[in-house]
Amino acid sequence: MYDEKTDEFLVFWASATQEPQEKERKQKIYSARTKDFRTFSTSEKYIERDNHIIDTTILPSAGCYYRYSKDETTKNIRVEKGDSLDKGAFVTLQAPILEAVAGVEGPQIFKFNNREEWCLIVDRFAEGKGYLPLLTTDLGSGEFRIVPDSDFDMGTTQKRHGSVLPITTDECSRLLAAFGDGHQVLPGQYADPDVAKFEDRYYMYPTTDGFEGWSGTQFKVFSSSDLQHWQDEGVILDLGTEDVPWATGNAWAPAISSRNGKFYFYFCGKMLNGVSAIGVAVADTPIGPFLAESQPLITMEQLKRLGITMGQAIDPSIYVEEDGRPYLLFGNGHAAIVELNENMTSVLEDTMSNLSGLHDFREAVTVLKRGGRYHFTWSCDDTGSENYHVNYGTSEQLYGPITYQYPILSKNVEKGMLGTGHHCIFNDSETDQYRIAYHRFVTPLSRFSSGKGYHREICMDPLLFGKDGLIQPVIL
Ligand code: FUB
Repeated sequence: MYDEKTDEFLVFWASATQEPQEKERKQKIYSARTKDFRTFSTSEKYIERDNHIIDTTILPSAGCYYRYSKDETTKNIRVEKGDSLDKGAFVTLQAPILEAVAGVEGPQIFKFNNREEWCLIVDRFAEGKGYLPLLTTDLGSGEFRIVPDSDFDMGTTQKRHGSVLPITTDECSRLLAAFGDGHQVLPGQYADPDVAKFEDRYYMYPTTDGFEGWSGTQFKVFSSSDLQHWQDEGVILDLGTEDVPWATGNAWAPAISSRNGKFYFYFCGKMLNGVSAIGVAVADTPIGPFLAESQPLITMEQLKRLGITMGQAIDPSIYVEEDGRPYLLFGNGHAAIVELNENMTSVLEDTMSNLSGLHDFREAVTVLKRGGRYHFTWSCDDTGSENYHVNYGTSEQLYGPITYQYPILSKNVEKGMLGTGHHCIFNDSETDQYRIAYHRFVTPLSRFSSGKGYHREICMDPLLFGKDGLIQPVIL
């Protein structure tokens, strides 16, 4: 623990010692001080009680220090407060709810980033159940609330006696870039990424994930200059508010496009009748503010009227033809394509058509043109399945038919990369380098024991074309 007053570190640990006046060994906490972790002051006894004591942790807050230690005789956690780190500075705080939790050890406490609330985690060693979280909004009160089992998830593997370092999203992004597995780029739970470069900055528009039944309502945008460090630019639309008059929730799978200095954000949402539709919102900058059109752009009712076969009207992606004409591709169960009007907020209905040849198609169809050929990619299987993957096909025409080639993105079980799909492909026109962004189940896989299909995270990898002009499968 860094001691601001003396500009040195207090190092402390538990030792069982027997002093001359003692009949047997007793657990006590000892300490030493250091400025450089090379030379240390002579160690001294820091905490001694009538009972055995081990596992002390200290939290500084508002000029005070809070000490949490395991009473090794009664097997519960005791709290003290001090106005300095000096050994004589601490007094006992009564914490009845915490003290009543027996059979625990290894306490660790941390503050939540965005609120005045702290979480104390204690290892339920006696029951062999790992950490139990307790919450408090007033460290000095000693009042804690036990979090019910149903309200927290520590993953399937038992977590015991570790430590928690609260970090911000930006810090997490920097850590991922420096020490990540080389695939994940965005911290937190997000899925269905769409990435575009506007001027000299990249922007990523994902689904906000982590909600049972994909019931999230918010869309966020992230920006980056290097595709590694992503800055959270905040919420751009919330379907849980009046932002989108026709939508009630299930904010899924957005896509972005720009035309004549305006930015067009396409997204899925459920209508009042519970049926998914695709909407569009417009902004003057890539990070908003976005203003949604009052009516959806694509509905199931409309598709039925136009004779288009489809399971759900979801998963938009935008393709702009060499002559500048914009197209919307979309669909679940069956895929379709339609030309957008110049205004980008309405479609030319008589250009709408189903796409054929997308082998095993489920959703998330995209297309790009390279070497005079159209390269179609789409997701297969269920997003909740570890086998969710991306298939690839080519065509001489934008409207198909498409010749199926092979899968280009599939799970790597050995590396714990499962459920890899719902991608976007983008390239840097200056370097002609293509990249694929996609989601996979949150790692480590043990973090969520169920609902992995709505606990997803975003990865990015290079996408290469072979000498034959075809996309090569991504090596995970
Ligand atoms: O994120 C919600 C849904 O899951 C998307 O619309 C699908 O493509 C699948 O990824």
